[in-house]
Amino acid sequence: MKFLTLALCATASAALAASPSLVNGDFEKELSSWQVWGGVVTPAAHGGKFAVQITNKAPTWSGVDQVIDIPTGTKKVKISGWIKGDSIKPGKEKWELGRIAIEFRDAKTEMVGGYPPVVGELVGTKAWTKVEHTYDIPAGAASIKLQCALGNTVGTVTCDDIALEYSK
Ligand SMILES: [Ca+2]
Repeated sequence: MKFLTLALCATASAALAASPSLVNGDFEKELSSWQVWGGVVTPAAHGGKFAVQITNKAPTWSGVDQVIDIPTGTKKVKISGWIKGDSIKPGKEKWELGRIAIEFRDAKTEMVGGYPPVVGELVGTKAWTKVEHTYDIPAGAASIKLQCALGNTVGTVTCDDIALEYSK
């Protein structure tokens, strides 16, 4: 039943999505299906009409995220997306910048496998840049929490066309 629901959602959402399990990765339905903790829709998109934009005037963690169930038997996942920066200052820690990142979580929503490498990150002012990373799914992982965020620093990051593709 779960898989049927996911498949129906994907059919209804977007033909552009590379995977049936990430919904509205291109932000063409604005912030629908994303949990928002600091981000707005912008027409300054990479593709289509909309993207998500996150601006901090003082250092804090701001962004959007989405939790995606991992189909049973999946071994790898490729996450890709487009990211753009405007006046992003490097934070105190090396992970404090503009980023598309993921965590793996178990059935109890605890993180498993430690912090994986980011999908992509940037500082300063940069034009739209494609980022991509393929992950081995750690043992016990049941879901992926995927975020576009501005990590405890100032500036503006914009994300668009985020896609997720599983392989066995
Ligand atoms: Ca878009």
